[in-house]
Formats: sequence, C-alpha cells, structure tokens
Amino acid sequence: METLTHFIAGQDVPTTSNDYLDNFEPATGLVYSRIPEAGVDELEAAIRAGQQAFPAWSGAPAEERAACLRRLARLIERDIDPLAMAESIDNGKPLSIARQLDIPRAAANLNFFAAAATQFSSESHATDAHTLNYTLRKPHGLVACISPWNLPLYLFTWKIAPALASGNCVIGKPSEVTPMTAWMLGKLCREAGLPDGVLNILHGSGPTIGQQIVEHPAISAISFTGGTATGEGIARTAAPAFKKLSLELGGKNPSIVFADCHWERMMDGVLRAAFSNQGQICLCGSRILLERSIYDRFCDEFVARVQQLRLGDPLENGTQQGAVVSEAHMTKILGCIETAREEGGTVLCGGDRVVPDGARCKNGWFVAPTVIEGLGIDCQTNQNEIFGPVVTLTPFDDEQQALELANGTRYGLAANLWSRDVDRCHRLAGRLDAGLIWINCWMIRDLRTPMGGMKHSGMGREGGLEAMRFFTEPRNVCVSFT
Ligand code: TXE
Repeated sequence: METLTHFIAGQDVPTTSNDYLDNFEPATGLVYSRIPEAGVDELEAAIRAGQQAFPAWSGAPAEERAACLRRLARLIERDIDPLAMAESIDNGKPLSIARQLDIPRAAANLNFFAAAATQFSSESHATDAHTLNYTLRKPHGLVACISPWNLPLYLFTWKIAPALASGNCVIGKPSEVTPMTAWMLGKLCREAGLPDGVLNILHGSGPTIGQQIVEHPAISAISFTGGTATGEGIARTAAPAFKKLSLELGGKNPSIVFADCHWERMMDGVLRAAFSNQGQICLCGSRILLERSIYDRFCDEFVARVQQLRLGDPLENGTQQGAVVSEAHMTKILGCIETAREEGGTVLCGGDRVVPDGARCKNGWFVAPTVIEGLGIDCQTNQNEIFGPVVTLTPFDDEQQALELANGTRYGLAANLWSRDVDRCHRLAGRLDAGLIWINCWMIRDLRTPMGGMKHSGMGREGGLEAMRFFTEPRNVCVSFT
C-alpha cells in the first residue's frame, strides 16, 4: 500500500508525527493508500522553504517562471494516463471524465497562467501634464492554496498556477479525501525543475493542518475552494489578520427552462448540468425550473434519460456515473433524499444507494441519479447544497416567478438559462443573482473570464486577470515633475 509524503523544499518528506489517514477508493469502499498528517514541524519547514525561495522566484524574469509552468504542463500531458487513472481511483469519477476533462484542464491551467505571467500589465494614469500615476503589482510572498475533492488536480492547479505565475511561493493543501494527484504533481514539479521551496504541498485534514496554514502569520493570502461553512470559518480566522481572501464556495444553481428553448440542446445541457461528476461540481444545476406548459413533457423525457445513464465501475469504458467521493458524503446525500421525502417530495427516479454489476464495486459508494418533484422553494431540499446526483423539478408561470425562484436561495454562484428569446435572455442575465450565467449552454469555460459567486457562494473571483490581481498587491506611485 502506498504511503504518501509531503512535498517540502523539493523533497518527499514523510510525516514526523507518524499520524496517517486512510485513503479510500470510493468505487470499492476499500483503503488503498495512507496520507500523512502534517503537523507543526512540516508546516514550519514548508514556511521556511517558501520564504527562502521567494526572493529568487519573485525576482526572476516572468518568462523564467512561465517556462517552469509550461514544463510542468508538458509533464502532466505526458503522464495523462497515470494521472487520469489515479484521479478516477481516488475520487470515484469515470476514468473517461478524468482523461478528457480533469487532467487536460490541469495542464491548460498551467499553460494559461504561464502566458498570463508574461502578459500581465499594470495601470498608469496621467493625471495632468505634470503628474503621472503608475501602479506596481508585487506578489504577496507566501500564499495558501486550499482545494477540494471534487475536481482534485483541476482545482489545485487552478489556484497554484496564478499564484506561482505572479511570483508568489505557495503552501498547497489538497483535500485529504483526494490527495493522490497532488502527491504525483510534487514529483513532476521536481522533474520540471521548479526551484525548491516555490511550491510546497502539505497533506492532512482540514481542521488540523488546513486551519494551521490559515492561521500562520507568514501566510498573507488564502485562495480556498470548498464548502460554505468551511469558508465562513476561514474568513473568521483570516479577517483579524487582514489576510487577502478568495473564497469559492457552494451553490444551489438553477437551470431555468422556457418553453421556447431549443429542446434537444436544452435536454442535453440540463442533463449534463445536473449529473456531471455525480452532481459534485459547484456549478451543477440542481434546481430545474420549468415553464409550466412544458413541465409534463420535460418530466417524462428527463426521467427517461436519467434512467438510461450508465452507472458503474468508474474504470470501465462507457460508465457515465461513477461513485460519490466518500462514505460520509454518500450518507449525507442519502440523508438529503430522506429529508426531501419527509418534506413531501416525490422521488421520480433514483433515491437510493445502488450496487453496480460486478464483484469489484459491491461495497462502493454509488447513489442512483435522483429526480424529485413536488417541493416548494423554501424547503431544505431546495435551499441547501446537496452536492450529489440529486435534482428537483419546479414549475413556474412567468418570467418574474422564474427569477424569484432562481434568486430565492442564499447562494449565488451560477445559473443556466434556456430560451430562444434574445431579449428575455439578456434581461434575465442582468437580474440573476449569480457570478456565472450560461445562456443556452452549460460549463463552457474560457479561462480569462471571472469565476466565482455572490451571496453565500463566496467572495472574490478566480480566473484570468482577476486571479493575477488577487495574488498581487498594488502599490500606486504618484510622480510630479516639471
Ligand atoms: O469540504 P471542505 P467537505 C461543499 C459540498 C460538500 C460540503 C462539505 O456541499 O458537501 O462542501 O465538503 C479544507 N481550515 N463543497 O467537508 O471541508 C479541506 O481539507 C483550512 C463545495 O469535504 O470545505 C479541503 O482541502 N482548510 C465545493 C478543503 O478545505 C480546511 C467543493 C475543502 O473541504 C478547513 C467541495 C479549515 N478549518 C465541497 N476545514 C465547491 N465549492 O466546489 C477543511 N479544510
């Protein structure tokens, strides 16, 4: 059984405390590796390594940093097969998704921010004929990147790439639920020639080492993606020290369907939005709002399609729905379905744990894709993020009611909207409480665009220049001359 190590100052470092966490394969429910729990010693060593590496890394020409990131991207592309396999085993997602989406996107993140490093510019303002302002943007120093389990390498690189590109050194903490590809990334960093200490990766649980990283006075900025409750705790810890915070948190996103939509395109898009990655993407559309005239037709066709989704061993070709990430998460999802029943919802399909064919997955954590109807907007099922393969269907009568339902939660991350009425689409786009709005599509991601949410879905934005700005501190310089 593999025992993972931390990655500190370019070295694989075992834990000094001898504390380990079990790492499970969700498809089988079996422990298949061990994760070292980082403690104060490892954290201090990582902080020292980052501080030592910072002057040379931040002072290097942007092109040098970019070249390092590009080399790392190439190694990820070279190792796409082992990385995709590791991601699928660690997370439970279909291997095909890891190979087509997760791992290529990890390489794309590094390439994108390598380019950003060389193209990032700052502002200058000529106030009058004798006064010029220019803005310097300097990296913070040592920053923390804390990532979740749903898109492990994809989201880890989404954070570390801009942090490194803009000249920071990083303490990275992948989710303890899915540590494997971050561990493999450490080895690739060494092969890519990333200078020692520029990126340090600590493993372990959130409330222990995660919390200690956030609290450490040497950490000046924190980029976090995860649950809203965790984000709230991190904000509370970071605020008194005025640490810069980027929080990408939960969502309860509406898919809003009008009768005049392009039907086939909408059906494909809403289905993908509902169940991609077993519904474990913060951008998934978990509340499907339907114009009343198409409610019955949608319901029949959608449920039929959901029942055809192929659930099975994530490693098998053709599997569309894999396992959910952990037993605890499966229990949470099943509990949410139970709550929906108690709230008066009707389960149209799914609703239970399932065991796929074949002996390998008989103890795996699989939940059948679930569609529920008959619930009001204010119930727990429609208010709380479930983060699993569970969606609700709700009819609306007009545009105003659709908007009220869409905006009627504490979240404001994403929305997708389906209609061929261009006026209506633009009208609603400006009034939806969401940081990302897709019209007649879902999850088309241009890495230059701002990514993040409003209300309880977080603060700040990732992506493109937003990320480069987050990871730098502006200093305005005003010069008066004659
Ligand atoms: O995430 P956590 P969990 C949502 C989803 C899910 C819920 C809880 O609804 O059911 O969150 O998931 C680290 N200080 N999302 O508990 O705890 C942790 O180790 C510093 C939405 O698994 O938020 C991991 O690396 N770090 C989401 C990361 O935070 C801490 C993706 C996320 O874990 C910490 C995942 C602490 N005190 C879950 N506590 C999205 N927005 O995409 C934990 N961590």
